[in-house]
Amino acid sequence: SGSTNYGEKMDYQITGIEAGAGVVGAAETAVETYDSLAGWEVATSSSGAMTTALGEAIDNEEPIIVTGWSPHWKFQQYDLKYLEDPENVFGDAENIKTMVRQGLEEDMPNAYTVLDQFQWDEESMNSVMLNIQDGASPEEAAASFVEENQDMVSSWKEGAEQVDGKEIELVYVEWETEVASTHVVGEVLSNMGFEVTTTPLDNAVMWQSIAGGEADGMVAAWLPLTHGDLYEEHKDNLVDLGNNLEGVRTGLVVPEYMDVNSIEDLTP
Ligand code: PBE
Repeated sequence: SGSTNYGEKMDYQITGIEAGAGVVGAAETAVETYDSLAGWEVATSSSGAMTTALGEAIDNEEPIIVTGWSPHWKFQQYDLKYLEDPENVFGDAENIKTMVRQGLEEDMPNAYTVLDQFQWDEESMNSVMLNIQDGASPEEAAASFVEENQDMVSSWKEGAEQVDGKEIELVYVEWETEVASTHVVGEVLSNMGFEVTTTPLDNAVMWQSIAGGEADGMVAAWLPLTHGDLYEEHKDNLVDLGNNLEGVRTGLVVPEYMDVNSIEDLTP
């Protein structure tokens, strides 16, 4: 790997996503932690801009390092690898958790029951994300998923009853994983008779809105590491409903064709 000065070719930039994303914070910590990343920068943009840049680099067989996470369709579409992280800056496997506002259980017990029981797996989430990637709207993809997975959906609804037009607001960030999960839960609640609003927000604002009681729930908490700071800040003012998806991860991701396997293989 010493033969290729990737840093120079990439202007010493890691292609990041939204400034508020946990994985961007972790990438900034990596830059501070690893001597091999001295002088590098994490360029922030959006998840969409990151995947566009990744696709263009791969079309041209150019080097690129992105702040990545899985599940994500980029791993189905391209041959990619996570760079080893011997200092464990990006942590181990994580879980995605559901958080709701205080008082939701009393105010909307049927929605609370569904949010509490909502739990799926990587394969299911991938199927919704791929459908959206192939051109379906999030609403359409969620509706097909719910239609085709009635047994799973029934297990989420166990003990919950139909309601008559109660309003509920779910908040999320426009990451592919969260677009998928939020719209699936929204579809289930809407089929139960709720008037569901799904509101995309900045990550920090999403957490604040649940803790402050302005919004009702979210299924987008990556813990313990990625959103660890936000959880610490708000945990006394929200209700933690546990995991909805287990075994997710984040890290620095590169195309397979790059001759580098560890963050330590990069050069300042
Ligand atoms: N992500 C996807 C988010 C959490 C979900 C990894 C881009 C983040 O970094 O905060």
